[in-house]
Amino acid sequence: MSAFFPALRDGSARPALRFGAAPATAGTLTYGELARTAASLAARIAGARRVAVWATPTARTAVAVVAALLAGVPVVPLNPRVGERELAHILADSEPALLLAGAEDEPPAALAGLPRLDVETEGGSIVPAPEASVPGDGGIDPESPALIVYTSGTTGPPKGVLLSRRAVAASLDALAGAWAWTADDVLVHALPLFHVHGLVLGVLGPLRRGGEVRHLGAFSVEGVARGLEAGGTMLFGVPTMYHRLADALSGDGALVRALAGARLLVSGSAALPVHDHERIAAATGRTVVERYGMTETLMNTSVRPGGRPRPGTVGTPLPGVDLRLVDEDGSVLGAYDGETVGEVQVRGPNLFSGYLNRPEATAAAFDGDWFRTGDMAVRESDGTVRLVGRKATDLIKSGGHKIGAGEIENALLDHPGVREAAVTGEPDPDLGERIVAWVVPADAARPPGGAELADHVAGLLAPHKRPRTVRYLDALPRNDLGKVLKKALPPAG
Ligand code: MLC
Ligand code: AMP
Repeated sequence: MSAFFPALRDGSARPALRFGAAPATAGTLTYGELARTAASLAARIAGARRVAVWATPTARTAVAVVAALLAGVPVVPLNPRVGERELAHILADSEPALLLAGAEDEPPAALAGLPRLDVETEGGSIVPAPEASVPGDGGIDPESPALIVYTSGTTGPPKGVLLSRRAVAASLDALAGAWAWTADDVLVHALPLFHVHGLVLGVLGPLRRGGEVRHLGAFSVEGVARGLEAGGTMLFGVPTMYHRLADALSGDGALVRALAGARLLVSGSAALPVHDHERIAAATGRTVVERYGMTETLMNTSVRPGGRPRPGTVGTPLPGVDLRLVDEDGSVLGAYDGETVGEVQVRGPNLFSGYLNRPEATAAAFDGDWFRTGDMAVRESDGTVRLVGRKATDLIKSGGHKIGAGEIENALLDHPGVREAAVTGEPDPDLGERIVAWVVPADAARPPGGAELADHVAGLLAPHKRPRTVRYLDALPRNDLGKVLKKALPPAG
């Protein structure tokens, strides 16, 4: 395999990374500076079995991940807001040898036992290494893991998804072909850097092309407008972000001009409602391009630029990706009629290599070399894929984060004020789905408050996994075997 980041080799003065809301900020590095800094860190971590990266939305995270890729050391990105139980699970499961963080970061006590290497910073700015040559990474086995990204399932704690260098490179190169993505592109985004959307597409993508990443630090409508107006050519976001942009469009001329001026507006990680598509198209004349992916598969399909958006339509398979629909009994469906629903299965060089330490889960996820996505879809006569739902009702997509109902139920049951708990997702105009907790209190006279339960879940798991609504019941509806009947929960309102 040739170099993962060809642009690092020429060490040019072209900008590579800009982090933060202000135009000239602490987190700006040219390709030359990134090359020296990452090469010097790569030399220090070479030979480590795995490194954990405290994945703050800063240039430090990008430098740490690039260094690990140059050294051939797999990275476990950690959500800097991770709760104690989730962190303990990830550390025990992935056994990193080292923690890479910024000198200013204060990771929780659970990480104190891990040797720590700081990405050199001064007052928040990265100090570029004076000299270091980029190691040749062409000889590193393309099948070796580049990243181990934790993702929720319907039950149990999150699983570590092993993403090889081959899978990451193949998916990024397929997107480059579909979107005509080049070194001239400046990508603006504000995605978290512990999921594949923000880290793989949003950081490794531009760096592999030799273009620029402009990360806003945190999402804001004004930040997106500023980032695009200052030369951004592409915007990546989850539907919640596009919903908030659509809400702000009327009366915000600067935002309209900024979105209209971008070459490509891309949405993914969850469905973008047609209403938001329409509001953005009406105000800016631009259509948002949807692409469909998954942590395990990276990117599978995309609408091609200029394609007409239809709700749930995620375009056609990317180059190299085979996609089929399969019915309940495992038969492959040949229909392109916009009606016949089947589970999406995919195969191709973009697929993950398995779940860390979970051979049974890995085996169950595949049918031969086809990966079962759990997403349900139909195919239109022109080959476009329209997602219509998910097989598992116990998976919730909120703000673009995938969250398993089971992990939240277990966390709720650990609260002394909770006797029984069930978790569901309900439609939410901003988040797509909102996490709803149904709770039978231990003491009906003194039920724990909603904010208290939200804090409890945020502290154990992560803030984005907290219930946004708590409803109290005297008992959960159950069948004769004692299984909770979520469909029998009272309707909202
Ligand atoms: C709130 N906060 C709490 C809290 N309540 N912290 C601790 N305890 C509590 N009880 C804090 C949060 O940490 C955060 O801090 C702030 O309050 C708001 O948090 P939030 O409610 O989660 O933010 P929200 O408004 O919901 O954020 C919307 C969002 C975010 C869109 C910005 O959900 C987001 O970044 N989503 C992206 C998800 C993503 O990248 N998915 C890709 C998965 S990969 P602060 O300081 O931040 O304000 C994938 C594959 C593919 O799906 O196809 O891409
Ligand atoms: P994750 O496991 O967090 O990587 O989330 C992957 C899931 O996000 C997929 O299985 C889909 O259900 C969903 N998803 C990703 N992109 C889209 C999209 N464009 N439209 C609808 N759902 C999407």
